[in-house]
Amino acid sequence: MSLLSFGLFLLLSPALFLYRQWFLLLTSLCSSSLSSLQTLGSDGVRITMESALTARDRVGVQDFVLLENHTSEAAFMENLRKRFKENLIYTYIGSVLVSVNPYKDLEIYTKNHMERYRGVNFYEVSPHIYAVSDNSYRSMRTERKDQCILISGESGAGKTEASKKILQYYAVTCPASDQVETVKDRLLQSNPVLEAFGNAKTLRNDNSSRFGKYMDIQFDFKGAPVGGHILNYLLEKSRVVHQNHGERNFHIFYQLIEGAEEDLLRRLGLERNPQQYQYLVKVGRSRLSLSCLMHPGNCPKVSSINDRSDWKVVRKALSVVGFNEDEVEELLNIIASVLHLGNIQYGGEDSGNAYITTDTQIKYLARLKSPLNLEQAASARDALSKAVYGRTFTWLVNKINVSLAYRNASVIGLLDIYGFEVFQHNSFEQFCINYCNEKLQQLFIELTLKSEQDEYEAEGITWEPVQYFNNKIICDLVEEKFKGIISILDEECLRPGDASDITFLEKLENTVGGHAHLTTHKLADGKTRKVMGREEFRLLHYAGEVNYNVNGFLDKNNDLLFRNLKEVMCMSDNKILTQCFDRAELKDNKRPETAATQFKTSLAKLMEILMSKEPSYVRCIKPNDAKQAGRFDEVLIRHQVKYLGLMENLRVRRAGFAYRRHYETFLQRYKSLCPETWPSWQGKLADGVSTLVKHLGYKPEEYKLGRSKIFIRFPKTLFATEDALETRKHSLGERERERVTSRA
Ligand code: AOV
Ligand code: MG
Repeated sequence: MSLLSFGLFLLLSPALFLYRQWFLLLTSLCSSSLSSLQTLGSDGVRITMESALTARDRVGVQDFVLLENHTSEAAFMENLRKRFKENLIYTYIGSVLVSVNPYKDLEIYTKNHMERYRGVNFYEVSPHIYAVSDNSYRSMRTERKDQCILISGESGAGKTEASKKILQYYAVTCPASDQVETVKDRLLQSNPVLEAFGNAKTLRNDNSSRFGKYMDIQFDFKGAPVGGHILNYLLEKSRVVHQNHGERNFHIFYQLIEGAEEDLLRRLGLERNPQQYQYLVKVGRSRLSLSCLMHPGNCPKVSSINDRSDWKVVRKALSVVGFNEDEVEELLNIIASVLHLGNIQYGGEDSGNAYITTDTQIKYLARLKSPLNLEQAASARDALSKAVYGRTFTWLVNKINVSLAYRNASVIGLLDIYGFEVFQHNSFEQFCINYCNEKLQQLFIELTLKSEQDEYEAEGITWEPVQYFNNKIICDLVEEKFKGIISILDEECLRPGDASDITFLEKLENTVGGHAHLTTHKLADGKTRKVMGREEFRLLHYAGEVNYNVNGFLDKNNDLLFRNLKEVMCMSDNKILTQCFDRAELKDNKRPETAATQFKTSLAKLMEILMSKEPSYVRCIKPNDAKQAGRFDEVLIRHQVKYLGLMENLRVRRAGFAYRRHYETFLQRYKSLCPETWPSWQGKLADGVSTLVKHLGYKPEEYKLGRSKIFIRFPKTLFATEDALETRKHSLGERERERVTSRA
């Protein structure tokens, strides 16, 4: 239903804007990707194209541009399906890598594979995440321009796996020395640490990133990785205190309980049983049904996860990353304290104030002076748990950053955020996560357009724009000053008196109620009213509709912690905690920025960082919702192909000029096909190319000559020329053929 309506929306939306030639986003990648596209120079390229053509029936084409019917979504899907069935999970649209999660281990990430992609031009080998990695690396080296690789796709599509593959590729293929080996190890080992503390099982993904991550990998002048730096974005810390049914808390809690040695557990006062801990068995309020109450265990055990062996990996990784024994103990103490905190139970006094009934070691809660009722006391406790966990996570990232000793050199940035997600119950966290994805999609569109414009302008080429959907309208709806959703939310958070989640919703209705991308129960027509709750607003995202329940929005956005709890944290013996809770904060009486505004600001900064670099794109697709290998769910995939704008991608590439080559490269390769340019052309390169293509019978609509490059509109033109070259080689003698090849 929502898929259909979104498709319909795509077709009918008045907000369809002009879409420009996609192809030249490749140019924004880097010079070497350009040259790889432009050269078509080596035999490898030709072989790739030939094999793509001959093996097409079975394995499809490795670049969607080569599809005969490029405007047909059915043909696109068929190609994707064919390749998926053959375990060919990667396909290009030009230089954009489309990746379909295989949900099984494929033998395509060995050291041999890495070697195969090292220093080889983009199109000379089959599509691979390593090709993208290598391409960025070589551009950084030759151009001296910082790169970034943007990985997008919905939850469970394979972003984090892709980012790990890229990191591994650099660790294995880049030059090394002893010092570099340490950095490589730390870069690699930062992953299990951050995943333990920042990932969790959700209904969408057993290892779902619950924070956004941007990592700079830093290279010295020899191209060796010498450092790194991580920026983390808005951890979903509400998960610490509750999870939806079928989901888990952050991995580290289970790893510690399942994996820690008896001694350690005793010191931490923990039992080896997740069921003992409220925070690990508590079911989210939203889904609190009778069946959940009767079966309180959320899902401590997950078949795809081995907490015990993961514990070993994490424990070792912590050492590699630079934690000493004391620090590890303090860190784990904090994790254990959070579990203990969660187990604190309150009773109600006659006065209505809460008192602690649990016989607990944790004294600090006892010091809570303000009289609170039961609900307030529980929520103060939870706020403390969230603050402690959230700040410890940030501390952890900083600690890793120190150990990666970041200096200013050439960098390749890897962006791996939390993917777009829709659950039955969506809250403030989903709102932030989906907004983040909205921004990334926006960047994709902007960078693409910008680079295309630059290239065409530089070359003096006129071209036909193609239509596409610009999601800027949704970004604005969320983040615009004064009348965006975040502003309205902040306003309610700051308003004294009767402000509540519901007044926020009402304000939304009054302020942005007429917006094409926002609906509420009140505003909805009779048809949609049925599926919308009274406490919900619905956003029509680029990737589909999501209903957000406003319950908790104000609290989560305020993200306040009682002052006396902060004071107690400052006094802690735990060195990590005293770093997390700085005394200076107590003196500062200024109201901290709200969570959403902080997030908005950090995303704006991130966009600036990304804009300053040469981007490459990996578009991840999730094949089914069952996390199953080999299952290709047409409806689900078609939906992603739509919202990622892949068809438009392809159309622009094909509607414009599918290939471009520097004059020199073009002439060099094909000069033997024309008596006037063979064996060499003495005049201006542009004239040589012009003479050559006229001799080859190119029609005027098939190509354009820019300032330094020839632009060829259709792949078939180039194929014909390639065929001509092949025929000529065959018609020559063996020796002659070799001569031509070596010159070409
Ligand atoms: P995500 O990062 O895109 O989701 P992941 O990268 O965590 O998704 O992938 C989800 C799961 O799919 C992994 O745990 C693997 O089991 C499997 N998988 C993904 N890519 C591959 C691959 N190339 N080969 C084999 N298995 C793979 V989220 O973090 O939820 O947005 O917030
Ligand atoms: Mg992830």
